[in-house]
Amino acid sequence: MPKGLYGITAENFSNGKDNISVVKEMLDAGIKILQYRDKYKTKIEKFKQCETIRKLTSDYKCFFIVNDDIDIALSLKSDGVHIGQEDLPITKTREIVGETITIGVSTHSLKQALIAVQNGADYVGVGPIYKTFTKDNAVNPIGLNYLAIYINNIQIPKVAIGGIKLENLSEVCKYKPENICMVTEITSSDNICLTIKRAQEVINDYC
Ligand code: TZP
Ligand code: MG
Repeated sequence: MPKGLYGITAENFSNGKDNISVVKEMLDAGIKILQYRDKYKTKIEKFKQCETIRKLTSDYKCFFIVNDDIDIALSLKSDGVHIGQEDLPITKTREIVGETITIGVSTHSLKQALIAVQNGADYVGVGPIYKTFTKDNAVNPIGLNYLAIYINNIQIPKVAIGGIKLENLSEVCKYKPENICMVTEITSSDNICLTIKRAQEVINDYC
């Protein structure tokens, strides 16, 4: 997976736009990692959107990750699949998707992250760093000090996520996680292209 800015779809926070049009704007702006995440659609609705996004991300040479749906990831040959603490175990996920698909795992503590590493995850999500209203039932923020603990103890790539905005991006960058994810700061922006370009400038300054 490339380093840098990591985008995620969030149709409910996209100013009335659908995931596809937001994805097109994100790709035009130069995003290189994109996760499809939708907790409200049916399987077939998600599959159809992912089918379109798979084609688009291939054209734009963007790393494409599917959240939750291992079957959609496999059938569309996505680059990655992202699972949480309440999804199938990582080892079972690996048996299903094989070695070539990247497995990312959401974690909220060092213990969870160490277990994810032990079980063969390719990267871990770290968060929420700050308070977020994007995820239903999000756990309390872990904070920047805890991000530092991850940085010192986890050797695989770490994706910092949760409440990250342009205004606090540089303080997250100081810890040099391999990837930084901003969800609604991008999807609900009036100017997605400008938001992504500004974020990439800040991230590039620290890498
Ligand atoms: N996982 C941990 S926090 C989060 C997810 C999917 C949502 C982050 O969204 P935002 O809008 O960047 O706070
Ligand atoms: Mg999940």
